[in-house]
Amino acid sequence: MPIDPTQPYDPDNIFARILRGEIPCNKVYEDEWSLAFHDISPQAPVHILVVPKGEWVSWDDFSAKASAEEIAGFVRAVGHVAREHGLVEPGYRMLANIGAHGGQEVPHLHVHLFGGGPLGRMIA
Ligand code: DGP
Repeated sequence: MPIDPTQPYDPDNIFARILRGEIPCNKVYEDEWSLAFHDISPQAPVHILVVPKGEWVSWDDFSAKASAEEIAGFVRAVGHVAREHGLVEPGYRMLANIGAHGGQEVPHLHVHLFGGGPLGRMIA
């Protein structure tokens, strides 16, 4: 079910629970600002989720309200994970589903990294 973007942050969403260590994940990277782990239902040979550690529902509140340090830390983590998994050459896809029309299901901001093979074409 896509999220209702008018709802406040739910501290018991699945990624919040993963961040607190209450639910296991297949972690590939962690730093002060971010955690990255394999998607439970991979849609590509490599499918990694990168989440900021702060309580952000989506890109909208994150980009408007997070500190410059937190935004930079998260963006750098996404790039780092892509490089570390050999995605940069020959390329990969980075995607964030945002809100109801974007099909976002987990109400904690996350970026999908897809790669490891040709991905075909999506919208745009
Ligand atoms: P979306 O909100 O639609 O951008 O996608 C959420 C993604 O999160 C989806 O690809 C499946 C993944 N996911 C959901 N629950 C879990 C979980 O418990 N562990 C992991 N590793 N991934 C999950």
